[in-house]
Amino acid sequence: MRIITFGSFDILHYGHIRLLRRAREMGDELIVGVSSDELNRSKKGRTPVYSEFERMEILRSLRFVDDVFLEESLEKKREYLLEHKADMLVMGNDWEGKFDEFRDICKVHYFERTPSISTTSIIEVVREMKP
Ligand code: C2G
Repeated sequence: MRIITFGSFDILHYGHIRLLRRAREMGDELIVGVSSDELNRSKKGRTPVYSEFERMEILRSLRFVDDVFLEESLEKKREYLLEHKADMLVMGNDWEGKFDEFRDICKVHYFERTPSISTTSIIEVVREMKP
């Protein structure tokens, strides 16, 4: 069973790790679509701290990630699912319901998001730190 997930995964943290580990446990292979720097800028209004190259290399090095590719458009999700022959799409439940339209081509599962941690909160904590 091939599992696929998508995300920025900028400043990789415990919430990301838990999501990826649980995703991998759903099947035999985990493929991660890493949102490009340009996609982050246009859709989220922020340039990632780590470049798309760095974010892909970091994810590729994890033992529960089998392959990574660049997600260049949110609108190409169906194409990506078909191209990578995904049996199941998993996402955190901040996306609950958002990808149900793909249930005709693969299973769709949302995991509970890990509370109290996010890339944004890490950036804020670091910003407040005294040198
Ligand atoms: N996540 C989580 N718990 C957190 C933070 C994130 O489970 N505390 C999950 C998110 O729900 C998501 C994944 O980790 O499934 C990646 O999160 P982000 O890097 O914030 O990426 P996102 O903005 O969700 O990008 O095509 C969809 C987008 O590319 C998804």
